[in-house]
Amino acid sequence: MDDSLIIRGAPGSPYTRKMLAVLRYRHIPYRFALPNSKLTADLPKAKVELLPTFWFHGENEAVVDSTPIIRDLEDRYGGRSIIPDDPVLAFLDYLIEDYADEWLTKAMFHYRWWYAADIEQAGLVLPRWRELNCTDEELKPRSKFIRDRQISRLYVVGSNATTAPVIEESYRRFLRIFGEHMNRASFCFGERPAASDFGLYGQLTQLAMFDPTPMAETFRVAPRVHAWTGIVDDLSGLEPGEWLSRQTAIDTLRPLLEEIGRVYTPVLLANAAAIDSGAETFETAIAGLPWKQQTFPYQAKCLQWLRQGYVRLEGAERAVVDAALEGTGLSALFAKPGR
Ligand SMILES: N[C@@H](CCC(=O)N[C@@H](CS)C(=O)NCC(=O)O)C(=O)O
Repeated sequence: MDDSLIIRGAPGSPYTRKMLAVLRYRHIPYRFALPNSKLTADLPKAKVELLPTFWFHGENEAVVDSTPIIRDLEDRYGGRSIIPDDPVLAFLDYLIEDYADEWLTKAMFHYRWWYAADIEQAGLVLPRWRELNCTDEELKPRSKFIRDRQISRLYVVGSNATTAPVIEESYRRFLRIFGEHMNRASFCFGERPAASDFGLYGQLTQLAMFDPTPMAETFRVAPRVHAWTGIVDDLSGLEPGEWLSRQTAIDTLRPLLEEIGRVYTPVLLANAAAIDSGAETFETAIAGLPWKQQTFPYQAKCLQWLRQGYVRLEGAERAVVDAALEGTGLSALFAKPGR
């Protein structure tokens, strides 16, 4: 009997791609099921039905949410770990993974459902990833359904006429910074991939490899990021090298941490404050430009989890993290109230 885990997802889902790449790199056996696959038809459903969904052999439960699943996989399967040994670097890795999953995904969703060429292409291909054999006639209403539904959800990630320039500028800055990073290391934390790399990769499978507008930007600004994404897809043959030393990682990642502090901090803080006060929308400024969006309860949880990770650090490690974050705009996420 096949006791490999089952993962259900689709090629157009960045979090599915993230997790498939993790499984391949970590040599974890899996069976992959598309959303309409018979393999998962009779399995229990998750409370919130998201892609990807996981079922572990012999456990009668569906699990979602890639970030905790990555940590669970570390406990279940030994070797080829993607969490740096040094708690300081593991914390920074978590922070970058969260930025990829929660901020970079704004760019992914925005470009796909904002520009005509991207909407057109996604409408033609995404339904086929669920039902490859449907005829062109059958496809038409499905394309319309998915386009209408996703465009109507742009507000969820905060994509609108006010925020579009902020999102696009931030994607270009990310491309420059990450392309530059590769002059010093192949992955975020050295010559072996970490959870953050897979988070970035997941979003880039769409931004740098599928949707025409951000893909053209990627080729224009940092073709190396396109090349990197192609490589991270299947790292099953990579012999893991060394993690960067603590100080080298901190110095090397400085521009990326500054970018995360620039864009993600104001949104996380303003979102949490709005949720605390019961407001439905919030406004802030990012790099001098206005930002306005609907509150996003899940991202208030992300902030709580980041803070829990910070509080769990030992005193001496926390001091190193404090010094690393000083002046990046990220310290404000962890400042004690009233400071
Ligand atoms: N935090 C989750 C996010 C997963 C997620 O949002 N998946 C999207 C597809 S990429 C989804 O299933 N959205 C609901 C839908 O499209 O109906 C994770 O890391 O796995």
